[in-house]
Amino acid sequence: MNLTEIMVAYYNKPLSLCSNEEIYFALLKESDRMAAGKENKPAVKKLYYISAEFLIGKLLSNNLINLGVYDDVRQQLLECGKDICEIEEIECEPSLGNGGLGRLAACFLDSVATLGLNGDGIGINYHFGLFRQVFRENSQTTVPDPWITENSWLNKTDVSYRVKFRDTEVAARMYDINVTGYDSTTRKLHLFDVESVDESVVGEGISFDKSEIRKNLTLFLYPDDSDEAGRLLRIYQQYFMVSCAAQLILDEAAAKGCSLHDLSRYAVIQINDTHPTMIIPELIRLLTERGLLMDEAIKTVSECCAYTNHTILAEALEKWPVEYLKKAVPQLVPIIEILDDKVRRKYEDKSVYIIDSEERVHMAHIDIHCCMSVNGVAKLHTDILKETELHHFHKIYPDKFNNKTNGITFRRWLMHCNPELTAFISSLIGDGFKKNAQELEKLLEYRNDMRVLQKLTDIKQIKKKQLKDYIQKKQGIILCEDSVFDIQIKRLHEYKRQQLNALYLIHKYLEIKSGVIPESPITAVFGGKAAPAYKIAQDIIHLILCLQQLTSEDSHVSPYLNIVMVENYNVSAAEKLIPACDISEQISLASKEASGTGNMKFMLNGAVTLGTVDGANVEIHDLVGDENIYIFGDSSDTVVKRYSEGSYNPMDYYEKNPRIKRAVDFITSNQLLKVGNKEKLERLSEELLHKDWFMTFPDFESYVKVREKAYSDYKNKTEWAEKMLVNIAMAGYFSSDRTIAEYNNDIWHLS
Ligand code: 26V
Repeated sequence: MNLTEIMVAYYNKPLSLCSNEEIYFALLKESDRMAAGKENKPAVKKLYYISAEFLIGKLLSNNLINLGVYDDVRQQLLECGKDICEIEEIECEPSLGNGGLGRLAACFLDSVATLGLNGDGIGINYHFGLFRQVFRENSQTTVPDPWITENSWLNKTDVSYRVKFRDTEVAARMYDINVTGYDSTTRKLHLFDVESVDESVVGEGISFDKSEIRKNLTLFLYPDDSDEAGRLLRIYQQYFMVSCAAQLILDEAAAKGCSLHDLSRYAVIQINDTHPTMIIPELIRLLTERGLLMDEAIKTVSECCAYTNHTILAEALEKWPVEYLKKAVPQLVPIIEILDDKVRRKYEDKSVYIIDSEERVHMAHIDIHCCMSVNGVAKLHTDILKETELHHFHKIYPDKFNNKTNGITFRRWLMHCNPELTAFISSLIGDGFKKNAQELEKLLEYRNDMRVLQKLTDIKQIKKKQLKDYIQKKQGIILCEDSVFDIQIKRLHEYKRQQLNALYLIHKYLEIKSGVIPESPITAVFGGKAAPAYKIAQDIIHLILCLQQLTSEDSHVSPYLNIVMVENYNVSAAEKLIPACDISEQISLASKEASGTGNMKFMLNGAVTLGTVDGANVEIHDLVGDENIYIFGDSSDTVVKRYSEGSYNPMDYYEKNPRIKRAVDFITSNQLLKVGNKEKLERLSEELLHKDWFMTFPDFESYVKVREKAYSDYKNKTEWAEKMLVNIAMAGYFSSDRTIAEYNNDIWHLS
């Protein structure tokens, strides 16, 4: 790319006189043109990765890296006094996902393109995505987060479909985002939008008029579904997505000569959680409409579809009342009833029925009966599915179940977010790891090399300084870069247990107040959004922000303990936070976090995990060994047993353990009430004392003990750097290239 020529062509002036906005726009257009030139030849069989979420993050640097021109562009800009980081700032981040599930889909597309596989993503073109989080009076408030401008990566296509609902019909339009593979081919993310969408129905904050689907269907990601109108809207969104997907899949297959009976030779459909499950009855409906017999249609669709489960949390498993489906998409109801009827004729066990006794459709049950593959996302998660949650299904279909441990793309989560570390690794072991992540293990040769260990420490220090500058600029808070950076960034949820971290920090605060000073100063960082209707999650944010205020205003405490919650945590913030981290908090209640992927990103950037025996932490532990991870807490077996016995009473722990009592009492103490809201803090304290559904108290003591051990070990810089090195070296397994290769070998079979 010759930037001088490009700027003259676009603006008829030299690069040095162009504004950052102008440079951004020209780079976007040029790199998109380059990407479009790398589309691979169509093969017969194609993967359709359907997902309600694709948390793609900003794309400029990512695409420049994947197209192999990043260093050159950065250098040319530098020579004209321009900083590529400032140009990146211009780009809006599309928040088309909640968290791990959506980010996983984005990493997977990167790997599909990188491996040159014939596959595209299909999703929804949400205009505002997830809300933007703004802190006011130590609480979360929500505002819309628009991202579609002249400067976005969306390309309008001429593909359009009609989608019929019970009482209305909408026109759909396909928009494409080019997905660049690293040193490889370009694939597409197809995002469908409603032509009649109307942003003016958005009112105060993220509220909007829910009455007219034609206007609101693609405005927001998972709008608040605490009322019926919200839940119905989710059904409309899901059906809209899969109806478009089904039409596209059948059109593309037909264009390649498919006779419909042989659809599975042309298409394989990966269903990302249950949100796209209606693709199954929809395809069956379309195939029967086009002449297939019902049984043939069911068989054909079952040969094409594969389902990924991402959670065992009961409240997250979708169950739609038949009544709602009749209101929105009555055409699917007879098909779902036929599928349910077939199950009932074959099996007596009611737990595998599709429609339950309360007339609710269990979406995951449709998937398991009608897909050729069912996978979990980490070894422990898949084992729990097989042995506990989906045990009855596993008995029926033992061969369908398989594990695909999640992965992350190293292009974004190493090369882009940590160029300093990337360059250093290259200088030691060459560039091979960029395409073959397992080569990172070559770093192990250097585990006793003092120069290498020192350099790793220096790089971490650089990243901590960069994070300090970023947070100071964004939030006016000044971190101490000579402290241990202990970071928990993820969606706010009780099962992820940000409240356990907060209880530790209260304990630490009280210790400092009583004169027990930490051996090294601590910076505890949080980031994450809470669903607007999820009261306790909001209350946990409130507690953390109150603690932030309290510690920062207390000059006896702030030299030793800093607490900061980053506002509007998103992919771009993660890219700044992860490389700067020393200790990665992965403290979900054992059995509840299906995998986690943040844990992998931290490890790759040399953070040491402080975690429970949950999700992919188990596999991280196996890879790095006891010396290079801090594991605490009850096992998933203990937890599952405790739930089944119904024996847990948080009060027992509160009354017997003075440290727990002191920390919990502090939540409603006068000191905290001075900066906080009584109702919120009392509600949180009551929840912990009388429910604590995610069992923070039983793990509290071992958490404190192991966290203290980590802080104490951190003081020995050489030993700590060796832990960093081992974590980086062993992270290769978590490349999404490995995960996608496994999906392809075991499920998709693309050539
Ligand atoms: C959804 C909901 C919906 C409403 C109520 C509360 C709730 C709680 C959890 C969820 C999770 C839905 C599925 C999901 O996002 N799973 C995440 O998938 C990641 C990628 O596989 C995985 O790393 C995370 O562990 C898993 O939580």
